[in-house]
Formats: sequence, structure tokens, C-alpha cells
Amino acid sequence: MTQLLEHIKEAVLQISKELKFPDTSYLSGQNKTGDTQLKLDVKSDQIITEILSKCPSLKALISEEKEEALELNANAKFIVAYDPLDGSSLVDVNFAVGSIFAIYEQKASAKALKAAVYSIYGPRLELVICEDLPRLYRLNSQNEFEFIKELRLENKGKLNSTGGTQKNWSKEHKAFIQSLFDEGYRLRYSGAMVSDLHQILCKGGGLFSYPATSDAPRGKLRAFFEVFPFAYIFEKAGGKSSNGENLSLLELEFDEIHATTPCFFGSNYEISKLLKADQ
Ligand code: AHM
Ligand code: MG
Repeated sequence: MTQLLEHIKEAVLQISKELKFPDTSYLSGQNKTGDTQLKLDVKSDQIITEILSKCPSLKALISEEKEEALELNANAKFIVAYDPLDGSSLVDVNFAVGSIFAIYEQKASAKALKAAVYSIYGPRLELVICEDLPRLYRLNSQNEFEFIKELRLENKGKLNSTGGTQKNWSKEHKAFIQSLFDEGYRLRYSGAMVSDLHQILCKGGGLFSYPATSDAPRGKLRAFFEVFPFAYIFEKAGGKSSNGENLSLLELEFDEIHATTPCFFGSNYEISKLLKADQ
């Protein structure tokens, strides 16, 4: 695991350098879930593939940008599923974006998650590594990731980060989101889940939601490399996750590596309120 985490740090550092001098022209290709790929998505995917492929403890890599899993060492222990550049459509407006990594043992399944990691390419380069607890690191002037603090969620937050096209929400979801605003929650939504979830974790609580919508009944966000790693991190931080019905997103099982699911991540209060509300 330690060696694998070192490889991830190396990849993140290299992606961060690429982002400083970006070419944001679009490629004509589309990825499996239909998004237009930016060159920086592809470049970030190449960087991660190249660096992580050298890691002997890696059995396979699963990427948002690759249709199939990339098999590496058949007898090795870990499978890494990753989103190389989450929020890539925001690169051209200079918002913070990130990379997300889920580390599974032997099998890509939420129950086999051993660690989750994400990076934030913002004004500073930050990294959150979560095995038993989410720990925040920041790149210092010696080009090293320096430990800053553990991230823990309070019982209740103040932020409401709500995704999906509102005209396509169910009336129950609309009523639930409004009920949080009526309690005094404030809207925070950038369009990069990595940044929106990082804000909730750093501020100690709140709700991030990407529900089922009439145009995407199974949600938008991808289970293996977006939803499971953040569900793992939120639960280890003392919060909760749900698909709107279950008690944890980590109960879900999918065969398809690009499967999507409605998802809610929050502190205890917001997720408990969600499960009591009509959905
Ligand atoms: P990406 O991985 O292609 O960037 O897509 C995922 C992103 C999430 O980061 C974000 O929460 C969501 O898509 C935003 O979607 P929307 O614009 O529909 O709210
Ligand atoms: Mg993403």
C-alpha cells in the first residue's frame, strides 16, 4: 500500500504540473459515459497509467477514460479505479479540479475497498489519503506532501451542494432540498464533485447530492471511481452516504465498471433527514 500511495503522489504531482500550462482544446472523441474528452483528461489518464503500471502490487487499473480494465500483474493484490481529472469541463474557467482513486483488494467491489485518495488542484495542491481516517496533506515549498490534519465531520453542517438539472428532479427531491434551504443551509456547488465534497469535509459538514433525474434515472456519477471512494471517505470521517434509500452506498454491487448511481454524501443529520423524507 505504501508503495502504491507513493506512485499516486508522483502521478498527482505530474498532473498538477500539466494543469499549470493547459491546452484546453477539445478532442472529437467521447468517453464511455458520453462526455466530451478534453486533452487534459486524456493526458492525466496517460500519466496515471504510465506511473501506476510500474507498481508491482497492482493487479489492474480501471479508468473513467478507458472502456475496459487494464490488466497488469495477475497475482498482485490491488485494483485501482480512478477518475483522472474530475471536473475537467471546469479547467477552462480555472476552477479547482481533482483526481480520485479507489484502492480495492483483489476485486472491484465496495466491500473490498482498502483506501481512497483524492487530489485537489486548486491554488494549492492538496491530497487526502484515507485508510482508517481521511488525512489532509498539502504540497510544501520543498515539493513534499506535508500532513496538515485529519478530516472529521460534525453531526450537522451548513452547506447544500446539489447536482443535476433541477427541471429533471422529482418533486420529492425538490421538496427535500428546499427543506434544507428553509433550515438555513447555503448553496455551494462548483460542478466538480471533488471540490464540492472537499469543501464539505473541510468545513465539517453538509450535504452533497446527485440524485436520480428524469433524464438520468440511475444518476450521473460513476460508482467505482467517483461514488465508492467518496462514500468510504465520508463514512470514515464520521458521516454517512446513501443512494436515497439504503443506509450506505458501500452496500451496492455492480458488474459494469462504468455503472452510475444516485448518491448522497453528508454528515449524520442530513443523511438521516434524507432517509426520513419521501423520495
Ligand atoms: P467528470 O468526471 O466528467 O468531470 O463528471 C463528473 C462531474 C462531477 O464532478 C460533478 O459533480 C458533476 O459531474 C457535475 O455535473 P452537473 O453539471 O450535471 O451538475
Ligand atoms: Mg468525475
